[in-house]
Amino acid sequence: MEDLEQIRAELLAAVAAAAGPDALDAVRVNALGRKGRITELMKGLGALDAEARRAAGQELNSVKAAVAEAIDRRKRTLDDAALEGRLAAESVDISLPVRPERQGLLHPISQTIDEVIAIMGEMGFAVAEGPEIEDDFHNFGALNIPPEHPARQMHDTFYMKEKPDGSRLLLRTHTSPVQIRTMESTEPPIRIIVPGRTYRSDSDMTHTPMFHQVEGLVIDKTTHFGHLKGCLIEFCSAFFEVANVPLRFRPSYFPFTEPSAEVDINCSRQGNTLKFGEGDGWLEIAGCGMVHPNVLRACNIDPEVYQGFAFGIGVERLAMLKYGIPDLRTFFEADLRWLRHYGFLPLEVPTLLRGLVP
Ligand code: 2U9
Repeated sequence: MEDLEQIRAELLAAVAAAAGPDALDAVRVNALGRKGRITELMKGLGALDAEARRAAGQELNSVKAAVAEAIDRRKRTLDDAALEGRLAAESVDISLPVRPERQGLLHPISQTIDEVIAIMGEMGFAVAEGPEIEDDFHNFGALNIPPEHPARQMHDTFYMKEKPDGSRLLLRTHTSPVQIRTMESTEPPIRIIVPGRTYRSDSDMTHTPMFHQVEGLVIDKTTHFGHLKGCLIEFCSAFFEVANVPLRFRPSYFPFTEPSAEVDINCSRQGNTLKFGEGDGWLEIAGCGMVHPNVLRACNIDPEVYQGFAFGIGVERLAMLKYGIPDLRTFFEADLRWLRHYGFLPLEVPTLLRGLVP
């Protein structure tokens, strides 16, 4: 048997000299691998007589353990040094001032959705989200819009290719399927708002094929139309920042609500300036109603026990009215000059504490 003390010293020196992970791994293979020095010596033990084998075996095991432990320790040292190196090289000084010419701005759609969430969040609404590619049931059937219903034509739906079973997925035409999914999976009381993208095959001065909605849904045992009016009045007063905004609820029809109403906000128009809560003008800003019993039944909610209200608001329209943006189509042109003019500073998050506008 070779001089084990000599071997131990050589291997420990090699471990200490390994300058990186690859070199250390080479030392490990060389010592402990299948053909490594220690492994080969282990194999040679069989040729010794019993007494010598026990003594040499013990010593070899101790060398092996010492080398393995040294390799582990060296590995930790090398890993720590590599991490320190990366932290030093990749660190960013977050205390440096922002370079205004490089700062991005929030799109007015994002800002408006953030404002709606801040206001409705304060009223106790949670935000729900769901898929933009939907099935017929969640977008239409469960909302009391059967196959031949005229509302289907009104929705100008984008359909996917037909599946072998004849069904077709579609791009949701409103965010309402998210409320359906929430009712299917959640025991009332429910109090949610659903902001998101919606799609209709329609394109002219006042329509874009993709647009944004915020819909709201409240389901509880005694929820009534008065609660709906209170929520929308409170919302409009906070969003348009006027203490008193008369709203007008005009009877209307939607398949998913009964009774239904369209909501107009009182305003005055002088030349290009629009002011809310004064004058004799009215502008439509939302649709709403009490959730139709058929919709509750489709989601396995008993309409004899629960009732609720829903509303829908177009986000582009809210943004145009509040920020004086005259042309809907400019929202989606990604024109940097437009974004610099109408964009919002990202760190000035809307909150009701200071008023909404930064
Ligand atoms: C469920 C039940 C009822 C949501 C509603 C409207 C009326 C409405 C429009 C406003 C502007 C769409 O973006 S817009 O053009 N929306 O008029 N939306 S009631 O009713 C629901 C939704 C989900 C389960």
